[in-house]
This record gives sequence, structure tokens and C-alpha cells, in this order.
Amino acid sequence: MGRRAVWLAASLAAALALASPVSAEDKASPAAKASAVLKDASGKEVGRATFTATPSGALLSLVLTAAPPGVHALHVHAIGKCVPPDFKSAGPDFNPDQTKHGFMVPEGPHAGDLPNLHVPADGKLEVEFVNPVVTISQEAALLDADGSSIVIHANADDYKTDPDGDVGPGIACGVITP
Ligand SMILES: [Cu+2]
Ligand SMILES: [Zn+2]
Repeated sequence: MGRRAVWLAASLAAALALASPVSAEDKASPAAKASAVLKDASGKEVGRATFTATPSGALLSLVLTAAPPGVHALHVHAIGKCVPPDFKSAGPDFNPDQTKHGFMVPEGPHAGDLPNLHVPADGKLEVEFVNPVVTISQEAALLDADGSSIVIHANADDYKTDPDGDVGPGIACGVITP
């Protein structure tokens, strides 16, 4: 499994743990964490994300409490800056390997690509993913010099259109902090 490995559902992660390129240092400090509070353009909190370093990669737990219903793209973006209303300040998808966007293309995905969120009518959703590519504080790090952020977009990700999956503007954003 290379650096282009896709995000995996948590249920699949255990089977692939031995093949993941996680550094020894992250393995030695499994308690390493980072987190983000996601807010919409009006500044209202819509949910929280926690990243935990594991021997299989970064485990993302996302708890949405007031997200807009519907199907929305979820990405890690390259810069830790969330300026409303469109959160362009967060930069493009996190892409330290200079790959292309999307799970459906052979040159993809970006390290920051994630599966779509299907938010129910009450705006509440809890999901967990393991990303074997990114780390909290090592190579491909979320906490690099310019930080990173987690962004929910207006539309679904088509998993193939470069550079962003045709997802429309950001509608919620959270800076990832230690
Ligand atoms: Cu994005
Ligand atoms: Zn992408």
C-alpha cells in the first residue's frame, strides 16, 4: 500500500494495518491527537473532528450536531485558516504527494480526500474513518508549518474531477489544532 492509498472505512483498516506507511514515531506515541471545531459561514458550530494517531494511520472521528442535511464532500485542506463565508482561505485539498483529486482516478487521490457525508434531516451524524496516508505530526503531517483544516462542501464529491471533485464552495470549516 503506497502513499496514494485511499481512505479506508474503519472496518477494513485492521486487515491492512501491516501494510500502512506509518512512521515509527507515530507508532510510539499512539495518544497523539489533533482536533477541529467546524463552524459554518455565520460562525455557528456544526460539529467536531478528532484525529488520533494509530499504528494504521490517522483515525478521524467526526461528530456532526447541526450540519446541513444532504450529501456533502468532506476534505482535509492544506492551510489551517478558516475565513467565512466560502473558506477559500483553507487552500486546496491537502496534497503533499502532488497527486490528482479523487478515488476514481489512477493518479489519485489527494491525501486529504475523504468519502462523502450523507447528513440526515436532523443534521446529526457520527462517522469514523482511518486514513493510512496522513499523520498527525510526521511526514504528510496535518500539523505542518501552515497547519491544515477540515472542510465540508456544498455538494457531493464526484471522486474524479480535478482538483476538487466539483464540490462547490466550503460551507463549514475547522482549523486542525494539537
Ligand atoms: Cu475540499
Ligand atoms: Zn482532493
